[in-house]
Amino acid sequence: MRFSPRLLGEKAGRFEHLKAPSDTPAAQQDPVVAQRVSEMLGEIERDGFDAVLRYARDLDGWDRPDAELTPEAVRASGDALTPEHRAALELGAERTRRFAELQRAGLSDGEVELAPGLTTGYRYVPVQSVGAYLPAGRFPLTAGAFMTVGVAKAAGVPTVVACLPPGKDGKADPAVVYSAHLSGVDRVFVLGGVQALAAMSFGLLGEAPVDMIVGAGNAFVAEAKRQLFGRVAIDLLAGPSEVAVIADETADPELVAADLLGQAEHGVNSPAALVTTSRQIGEAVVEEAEKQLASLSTAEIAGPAWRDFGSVTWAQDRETAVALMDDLAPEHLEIQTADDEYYHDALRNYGSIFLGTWSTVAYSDKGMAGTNHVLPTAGGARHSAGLSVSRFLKPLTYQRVSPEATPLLAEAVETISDYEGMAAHKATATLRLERLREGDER
Ligand code: HSO
Ligand code: ZN
Repeated sequence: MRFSPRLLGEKAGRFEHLKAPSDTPAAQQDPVVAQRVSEMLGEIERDGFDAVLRYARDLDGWDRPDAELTPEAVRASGDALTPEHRAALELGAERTRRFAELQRAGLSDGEVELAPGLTTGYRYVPVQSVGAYLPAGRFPLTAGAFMTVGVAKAAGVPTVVACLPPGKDGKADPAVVYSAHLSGVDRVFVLGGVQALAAMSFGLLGEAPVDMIVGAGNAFVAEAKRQLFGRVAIDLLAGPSEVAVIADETADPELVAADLLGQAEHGVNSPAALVTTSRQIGEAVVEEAEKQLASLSTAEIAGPAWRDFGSVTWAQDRETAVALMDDLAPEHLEIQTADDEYYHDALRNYGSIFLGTWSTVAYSDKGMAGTNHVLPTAGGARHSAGLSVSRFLKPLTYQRVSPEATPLLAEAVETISDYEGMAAHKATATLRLERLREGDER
């Protein structure tokens, strides 16, 4: 997350970096990854499920002829977990579902009579099938299932299948499978990466091709989604997870530093940014982050992430802090100030906002806050929101026209079609006017 040159010019003198990110910006799209993914998709499309299994064997060591977990295995997945873990996951599935249901209830069908006899409206219809990719690499992000499978189900999607890669032991992660089960998944396959997305999108799993693929993954997964987009819908293209904090002099530097490192842990290129109206807090956070890194078990990831992509910026006043943060448009944004509501009202660009000292990103990450953690990264929050039921619902429009309304539409369409030279379009209107004159009242 870097400030745009335009903003830097506009706000010159009103802010100062107390800790700047390193000069090397994170690598953009890798052409080698794009080339490899394109070859894999081509081969799988040509050779079908044989190619899927070939990749599963070569890349993940999968040695079975089938990849589907039986419904009994899916149901029993929770048995391998402790009761506390099961209870925590059940809570996450339930909260995520309730929040999604609130959003579903806010989307109602609409109808209006725009002119006498011309009725138009829209109905929300769910996409018919979704394929969810549930990453289970170094970190098995169990709550991903709530956010994708659970929210698709809350939107009313009839068929939701999920794929997760096998772990090092060759087995599916039981917590991820149990989370998918709690979220109402229909079928679960132990398949990883590009081959999983291809299998779902090309209809190689004994189901018709899915309409939409969702879920996070590594660079190969993101690239496969990019290349499959159009043929299927996608949720969004997620880059490295990000966190940003706005803090004033009332913030607790230990909590702020912990929350910055909390997302830096995702990967060595995960950015974390603090904008503060207090120099003292900014300096304390820089010091505190190093202190915490010294004993963090994942410091080999969070350390380079923080040192290369972390930033601390002092802003002269809260208006400047808002402008700087809207420019970054972070995935997650925490507000730790004496005036959280000012910031909540003023800010426009973020994936999800965490208001007050007591709310922290991990609560949403793990499904405990109920909000979706599939959110736009890399400035995408300037134009898009994160995943929600609305992404799975198509507001399909309709129109009904009565004989009386016909002149109101047909005559104008004749005029416009004449101008555009579209004779066949004009004829569809003219014929109806003629029928009306002939007294056809069907
Ligand atoms: N921060 C990630 C989600 C996550 N983190 C799950 C930990 N578990 C993307 O929002
Ligand atoms: Zn996270």
